[in-house]
Amino acid sequence: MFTKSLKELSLSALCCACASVLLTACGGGGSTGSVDAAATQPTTAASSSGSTSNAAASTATGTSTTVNTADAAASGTTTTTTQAGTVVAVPFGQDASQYKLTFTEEFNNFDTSLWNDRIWYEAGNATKNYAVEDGVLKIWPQRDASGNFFNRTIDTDGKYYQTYGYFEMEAKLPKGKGTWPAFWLFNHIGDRRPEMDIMEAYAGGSGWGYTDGSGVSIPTTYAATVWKGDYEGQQVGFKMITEGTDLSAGFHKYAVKWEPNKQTYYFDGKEVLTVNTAMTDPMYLMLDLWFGSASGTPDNSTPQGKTNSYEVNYVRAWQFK
Ligand SMILES: [Ca+2]
Repeated sequence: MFTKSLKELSLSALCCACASVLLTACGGGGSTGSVDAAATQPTTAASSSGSTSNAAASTATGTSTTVNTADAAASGTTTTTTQAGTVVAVPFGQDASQYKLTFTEEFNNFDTSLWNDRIWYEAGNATKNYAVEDGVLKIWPQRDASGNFFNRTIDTDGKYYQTYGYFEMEAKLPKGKGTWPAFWLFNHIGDRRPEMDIMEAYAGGSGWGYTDGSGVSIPTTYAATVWKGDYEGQQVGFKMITEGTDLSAGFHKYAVKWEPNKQTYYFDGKEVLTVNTAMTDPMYLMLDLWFGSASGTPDNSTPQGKTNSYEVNYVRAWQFK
């Protein structure tokens, strides 16, 4: 509950920030940055490398971890091959020699030992609006048995935490009024709620996207936000990022480099925000598709179903050497 109110408070601050921004029309249909990996991933490689990635997650020993080759092909420069011939993920745009891979989830299966499908303070929803298939986690807008759109959270609360390092996700966003996809590092420690929002998008909000010819809200802007979390509303960083691209049209890389006194946020390897702050708690990973806030209330213009998914090709983390 506390987090909920914190989140709501975060959003009012966000909306204030939003209002102060000149609402430029973003245009749409920009080029897509990377290949749709989902289309190219062989399902056969999936099951075998899935367990390998999970092993890497539970042992933070930095043992080389196999990445499925389709991911490597789709991502291009995000992998390297060791002398032993193992393909290892490297942080996009960074000096790979400075990092040790600690976590990789390629989404070749849904590993319940690593991921929860609801946030701790919610009961969850019986309507299943997520799946792992074609090497991708998909979470989609879907009305439940009561006819309501509902939040879905996939997180590693209680299962995987990391302090500092580099965290990267490759994802394609859903479209539609009310959609609010996000990638956070988060924790709830007593009353404290440290939170690093690497990506949050609000397709239906003014200044966050545009409405296409069919009346569907298209996301062209997202935000990175940092909440130190010692008390409610303790925001220490925020930026709306617009690259002139339809973020629902292709996969992009959203990342943060988290150092002891500094955080640097990246979009497709390009630095978009630096926050000089110290955050020292271990954080868990959170991928979610919520509804409302700056994105408005979802309605009949919001496309439902799997074909309008928040698609996550991978989530990876590294520690500094
Ligand atoms: Ca994948």
